[in-house]
Amino acid sequence: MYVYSFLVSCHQVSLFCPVNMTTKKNRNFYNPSSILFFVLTLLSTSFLNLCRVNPKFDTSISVNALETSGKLPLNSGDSHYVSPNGSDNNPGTKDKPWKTISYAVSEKSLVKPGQTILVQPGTYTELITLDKSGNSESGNITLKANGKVILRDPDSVNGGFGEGVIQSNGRGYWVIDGFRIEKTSWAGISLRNANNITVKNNHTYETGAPGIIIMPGNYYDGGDLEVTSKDIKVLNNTVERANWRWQGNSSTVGTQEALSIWGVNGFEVANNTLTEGNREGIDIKVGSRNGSVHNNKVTGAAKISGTPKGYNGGAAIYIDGNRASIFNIDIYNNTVFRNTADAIVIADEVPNQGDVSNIRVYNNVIYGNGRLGVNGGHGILVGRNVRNVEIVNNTFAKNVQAISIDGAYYTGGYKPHHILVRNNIFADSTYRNGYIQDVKNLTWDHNLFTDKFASLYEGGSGVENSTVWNNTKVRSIGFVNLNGNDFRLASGSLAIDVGSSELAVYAKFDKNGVQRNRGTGIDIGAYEY
Ligand SMILES: [Ca+2]
Ligand SMILES: [Ca+2]
Ligand SMILES: [Ca+2]
Repeated sequence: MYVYSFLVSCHQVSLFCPVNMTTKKNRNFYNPSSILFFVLTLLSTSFLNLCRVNPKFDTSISVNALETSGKLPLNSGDSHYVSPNGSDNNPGTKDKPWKTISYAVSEKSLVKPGQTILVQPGTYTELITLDKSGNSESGNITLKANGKVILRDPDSVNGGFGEGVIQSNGRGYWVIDGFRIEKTSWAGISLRNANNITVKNNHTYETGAPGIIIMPGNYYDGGDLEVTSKDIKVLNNTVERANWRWQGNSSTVGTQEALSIWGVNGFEVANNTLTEGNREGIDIKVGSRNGSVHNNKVTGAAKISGTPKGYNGGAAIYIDGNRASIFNIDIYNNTVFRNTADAIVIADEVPNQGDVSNIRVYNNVIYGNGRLGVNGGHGILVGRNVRNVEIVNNTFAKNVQAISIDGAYYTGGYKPHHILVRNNIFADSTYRNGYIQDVKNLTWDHNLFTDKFASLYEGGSGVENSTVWNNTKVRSIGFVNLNGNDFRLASGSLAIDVGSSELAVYAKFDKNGVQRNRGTGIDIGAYEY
């Protein structure tokens, strides 16, 4: 079947090819200059605290005295400044800012946990390595664009696997806020072995590999040891033209995906916009767990799918078990539209190391994905070695095919099982509504599908215990505007009040936050009328 011609995706082979991997060595904390720095830091901290507790403390003399010693801020100490016309020999105040962001985030600067680095407008061409951490007691260190700040890779052609214009290894308690990052050799933001970091309001553009990636430092053998990061938030960013250096299957650059969450326990990926990536969009993989992907817009992913230099897959949102168990993930309120290949894929590329379980997919609007005759173009695809998936109250429209639950998708591991498909709209698919094979313990009920194709799904072999009841074929759903892609329900829609009321708490509200019990019953699809 042509739709499965993309089964051998290059995703797996290209995932992990550490080229020019550099392992950052810890600094020697015991050399004399470090000790001197430590003492100075202690002194300055005490001094600043003294200023704070006693507002009448006369700072004039002491500040002058300290100015000669180096880089103490002259202000309250809570904010430090960087500006293109500053100097790293300055104290980092608003009037006497530092010149490089690299200096501000380095171990040498006097920035402390709980403080903010304000980066003044301008273009900065440097690799910024976060070289210190905040902590839970004093708080995060915030690195914030104080206006329009553009960051560029000093060498946009060369740079190893894992490099990011903002990068770190083993750091935590940071907020990275508001930067535009352009034309990088590898990632825009690359955080390894990270904890308690929020990446928000950034815009990455034409990055060689991911716009934003959380990943391990250097361990790629799988199992829980590869789960090296925790408590990460990626909020309200725009990732545009990621994987822009993709040159074809033999390429060693442009690897990974547009926004990659790799080996992260505890994550939230929300309110981001992804456009025009050459490869996959949001990729949750290798042991990532206990997280959510919600309210994102993903469009134009897998731009190269079906081209001579590409391959035929590339999910817009990909839950990929890979080398470690991945579980307890909510995917909701996303709008996934006009991607070149599949919209949401839940699969396991490496079935002998962990599986994929407890995934909930609800309130998503998924339309116009795939290229008929070129790729599967699934609204959602559940593959092998996956169990306990709930697909509830989503609206699928105008995809090549709305849904496949397919135990032949990747080989090895067990048949996908315990899959619930309830209260979904499957409208106006272009090749077929759905497909199932090699699955067990499926439940399909209260789904609404349009009548271009006779059945809700075509069945292959190896189907065990599929419970199918109360699904309804209709001429048309009754959307507000099908052609204009407004998939809210219009008055008189056949989806109103006919859904199953057997819903978990997570589906209590619709995509717009409306409580799902208006009228005489729960509606089918992502929106309650
Ligand atoms: Ca570079
Ligand atoms: Ca696996
Ligand atoms: Ca209702």
